[in-house]
Amino acid sequence: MTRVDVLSIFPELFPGPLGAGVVGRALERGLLSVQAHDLRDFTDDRHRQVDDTAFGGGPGMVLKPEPLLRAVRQFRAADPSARVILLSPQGRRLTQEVVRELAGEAHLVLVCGRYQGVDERAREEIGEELSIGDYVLSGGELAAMVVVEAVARLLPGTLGSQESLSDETFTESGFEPPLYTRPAVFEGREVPEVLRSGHHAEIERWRREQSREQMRRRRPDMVRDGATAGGV
Ligand code: 4HQ
Repeated sequence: MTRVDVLSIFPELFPGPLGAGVVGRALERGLLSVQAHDLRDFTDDRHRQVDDTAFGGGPGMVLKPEPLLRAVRQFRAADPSARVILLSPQGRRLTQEVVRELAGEAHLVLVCGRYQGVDERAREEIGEELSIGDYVLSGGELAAMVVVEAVARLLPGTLGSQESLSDETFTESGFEPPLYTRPAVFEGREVPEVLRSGHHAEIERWRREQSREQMRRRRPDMVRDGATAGGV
């Protein structure tokens, strides 16, 4: 993934937290571009209206299909290979496996809903939905940022890409082994001897065991005999 277009009624939220740290550096270095577009720019009425009441009644507003699909069609016409994804709690769950898959795409278009949701016809035409977890946000923008943050650190030239190239199965799944820095003794608590031994093969083995043990204890669902779900 080198290019991300985001469609939102709050484009000013971007880059936001994506401007800092690893992703911020990737943006600065041009390894990645994130461009937020204002959904209102795709309206054609004087009031730039993006939402309307729901047929059948009920509380809240619904994002109208016309501006949303005008934008999506324009992105697809400009790049037929662009992968267009709506952020939605009904979507496929974002896992590290999905993150790796998305990192292999050249161009993502992330569509952020607001209000009660998106008109069903627009939703169908977009075709793909992704959820960052089983909870309800008030807009898709933070979800889109989570997707970009997770994907960007796998891009060639970033730290995460180095990690995923090595066979550090557990660290790549987020289960870091215990980490220590100086001092060697902190308030009477020592750094494990093996880490100070200089014996690299043993250190590797210890880290692997620790990570796997943490995972087994905390997330047994992620441990499959000899492999890890969402790991390498
Ligand atoms: N949304 N993962 C946007 C989410 C969500 C999620 C609810 C999407 C509100 C307007 N998005 N609508 N969980 O909660 O991606």
